[in-house]
Amino acid sequence: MRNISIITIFFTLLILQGCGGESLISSITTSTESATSTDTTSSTEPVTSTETTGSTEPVTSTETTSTVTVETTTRTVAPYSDNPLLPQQWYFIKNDTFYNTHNINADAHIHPWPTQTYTGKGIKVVVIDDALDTTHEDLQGAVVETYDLETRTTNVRPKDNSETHGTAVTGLIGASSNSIGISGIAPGVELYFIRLPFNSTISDSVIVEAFQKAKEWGADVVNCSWGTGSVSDAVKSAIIDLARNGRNGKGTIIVFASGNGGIDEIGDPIGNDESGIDEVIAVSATNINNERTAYSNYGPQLDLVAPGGEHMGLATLDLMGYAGVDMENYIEYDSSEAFGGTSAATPIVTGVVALLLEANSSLTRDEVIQILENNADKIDPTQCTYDSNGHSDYCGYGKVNVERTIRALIGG
Ligand SMILES: [Ca+2]
Ligand SMILES: [Ca+2]
Ligand SMILES: [Ca+2]
Repeated sequence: MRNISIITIFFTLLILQGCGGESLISSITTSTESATSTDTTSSTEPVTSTETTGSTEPVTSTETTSTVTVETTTRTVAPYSDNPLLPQQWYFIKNDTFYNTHNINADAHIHPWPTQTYTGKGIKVVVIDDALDTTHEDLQGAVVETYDLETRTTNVRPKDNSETHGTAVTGLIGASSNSIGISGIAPGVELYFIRLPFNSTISDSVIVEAFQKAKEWGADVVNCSWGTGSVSDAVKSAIIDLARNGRNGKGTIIVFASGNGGIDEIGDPIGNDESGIDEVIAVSATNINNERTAYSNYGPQLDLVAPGGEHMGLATLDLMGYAGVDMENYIEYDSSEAFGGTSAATPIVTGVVALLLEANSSLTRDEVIQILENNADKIDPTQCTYDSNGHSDYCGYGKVNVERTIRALIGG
């Protein structure tokens, strides 16, 4: 019986749109499933970007600053427009100037709630990933608890410069809304982080522990922007236990990236990835044209799609300073190392789930998934044919739509 896994993280390096408008993915990571293999086969190479000079201006907002108090931290949620990089957060809020400059489909974003009523306040989001730069300026006061399953300490900071993925993922969910950087989709959430050493083979028992830890912390939502492509029975049981029995029996919502192979390999009969487990939400990615991305995995188990980038990355956090993939503290949309993939689409859905749970914390896991799927946009009819249940193997039940979903939840 197999007892080690190789975790693959699902981000892509993107070649950015050049003068000719031509763009493509330079490299993708694909799942590896060999139990005896000792190294991952993700080959990624840096690409040079064509510098674009988008003139952008902040969207105006009349929201006033509100203070969110959580157990051990205080998060101040400033107007989203205070965040200087908000205009380039095309996946979140439509900035007319940025959209026009870059010819972005008007519906490429997630249709945010028109005010800042819901920020994920009081919702516990657990991110399981490679590392988190807890010193990041845009995460101050946001992180409640951390645990490193390799060193058995609370220090989840990167062990080397390659561990940038978890910081980028976490930023998309819950970066602070303030006068610096970006705003997460849910800038009021309580962030919890579990570090798994992705650079080495990892025993299944450690992955099991990650989900047990999330349960112990009382996770409302768990973000997993990775997969092994060959989930063991033990890990599957731990995931299903958390999904069914977390949140005091209401069920923890676990969100998994489908992977970037562009193939049908999520779940049985062809694949056996964590994202193929019925109890989790499997997420694939859309681009600035509001279409499914070619690299996204697909199949009957796919639940939802969300912006993950293809021709343009998702602006998010990098390791502070010269560390990480960028000299700056952020990976901007036009960085040569722009962040994208189903790894990027997944935290968008996680953030949206946090908003929903703030709007109604009594929802069960089943109810959350149902209302998200019922109110998703049936995008990209060319690639995605929806059946009588509203499901497409290529787009799941469609693309998350925050405004319609919350409206369905609260009425009106
Ligand atoms: Ca910020
Ligand atoms: Ca599912
Ligand atoms: Ca950096």
